[in-house]
Amino acid sequence: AAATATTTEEPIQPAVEIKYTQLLINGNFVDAASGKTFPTVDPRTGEVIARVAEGDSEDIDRAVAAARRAFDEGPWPRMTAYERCRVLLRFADLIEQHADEIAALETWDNGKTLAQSAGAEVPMLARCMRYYAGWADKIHGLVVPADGAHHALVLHEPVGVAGQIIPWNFPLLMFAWKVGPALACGNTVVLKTAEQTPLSALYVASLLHEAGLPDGVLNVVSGFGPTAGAALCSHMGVDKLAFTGSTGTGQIVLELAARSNLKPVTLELGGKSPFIVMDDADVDQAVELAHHAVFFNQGQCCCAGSRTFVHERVYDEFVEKSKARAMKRVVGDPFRNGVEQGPQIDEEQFKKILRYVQSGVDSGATLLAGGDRAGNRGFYIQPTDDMKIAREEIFGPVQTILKFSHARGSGVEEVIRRANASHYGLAAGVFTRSLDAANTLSRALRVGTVWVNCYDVFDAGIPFGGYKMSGVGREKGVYALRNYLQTKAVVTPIRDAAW
Ligand code: TXE
Repeated sequence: AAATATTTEEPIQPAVEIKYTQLLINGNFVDAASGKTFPTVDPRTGEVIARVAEGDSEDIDRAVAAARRAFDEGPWPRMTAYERCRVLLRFADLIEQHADEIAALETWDNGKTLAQSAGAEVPMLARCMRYYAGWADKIHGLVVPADGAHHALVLHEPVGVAGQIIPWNFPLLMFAWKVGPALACGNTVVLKTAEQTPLSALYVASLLHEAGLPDGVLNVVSGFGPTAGAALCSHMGVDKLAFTGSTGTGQIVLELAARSNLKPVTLELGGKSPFIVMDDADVDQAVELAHHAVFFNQGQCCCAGSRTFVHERVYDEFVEKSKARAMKRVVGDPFRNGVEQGPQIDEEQFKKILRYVQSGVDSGATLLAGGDRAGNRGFYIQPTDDMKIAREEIFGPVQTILKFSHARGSGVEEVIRRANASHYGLAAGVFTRSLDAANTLSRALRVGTVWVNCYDVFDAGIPFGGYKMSGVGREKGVYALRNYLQTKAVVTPIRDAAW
């Protein structure tokens, strides 16, 4: 038996009522044009939490029209930047005032632990909003010393209507990373949430209106990818797209954008991130951090450190201790204190993960711990430790431990080559006491983030995004502003040549 499974106990009733299940268009909660709804499911039990309005292309049309009006005629891009700043600051305050309900809603719909929702994600949502509120009145252009008697200005203007599509693994953070910079720069937004987790975005969007956001500036459409999502990507009234999700869907999004109006696209996609443990590492600390790097959020992180590379000199000890750690992991009702791992998001992901584990075993990997469902209902999986299945994104609590050796002297060539041998390039972890090894690996790894002796540090100011097939562009920090700004050159002659 692996892990302490408390999954057979009665699920705890979340302390929040479901207030918003309709689409948010032009400042009003409305039904879908078709009148259709779809169920959003409690991953602890598979039972329906609520039925939610199912947006489709007609609703996307309505939402884009509202966002267009709010951009072309409305007050938002014309307000002073300071007024936009203050709306976002008030929003952050409201998030904190309603933190308990928001956290409960997130855990209920997603299955992540309440400790994580309340302790990290709601505070990070507020923090990210304040970070971008701070930028709103500090975005300015420049003056170019152009040749000849010309006065040349560069203005940074909002792009217009931003279409944003987010996944289910971090519904609130994805809302923050997308909506924060878009609004700070003066854009209007149509947000398509993931069909698995529509609830928290509707709730916080209502708070954003309470904070003074004008109608039509943020529209939220719940619904499915091939219908509502694709309609948003193809829409001629959308000026920019931002997408987070799987690499395959990212390719579709880019194609739809290209075939419609060539709207620019930023993509934050999958990963297969290496976590490298050098032979000088404190093994106990390395085991704990590597465990966190892959098992955090039920393993459902784009940047999960899912290829654990361990130096041969410490490999056996590392494997033994990782197995023990995985077996100690507390799986259970995410509302319960002390639980480290809740259920996977849905039945599809649940089955996909177990299929990957089986394929690992079939191709010769040693299954050290877990590998099966936990409990007898809901989408709980035992923390699983094995080797192989090291290429594709599993997106589950499955750790793959690979051995590497120093081919020559103290060189790190082998692990660099193997770590980089991936179509992905989102993140990497390096665990070592050697400054030289840390420096060499940080430079050599072809990834968007290198965490040295830490993992999953997500400060609002630190850019995040991928090399290679992990994405296009960066979110967070000053870099995200570039995604939501147009650059305009204004050139005027200077008549009096003396000046
Ligand atoms: O992803 P999708 P899914 C990876 C992870 C996971 C796999 C599948 O490996 O197992 O993807 O998850 C919308 N046009 N990641 O199926 O399809 C969809 O409605 C426009 C990594 O959930 O990429 C949702 O809002 N939009 C990832 C969003 O895309 C479409 C996080 C993401 O769904 C669409 C999630 C279409 N044709 C999954 N089809 C990360 N980078 O963190 C779907 N969507």
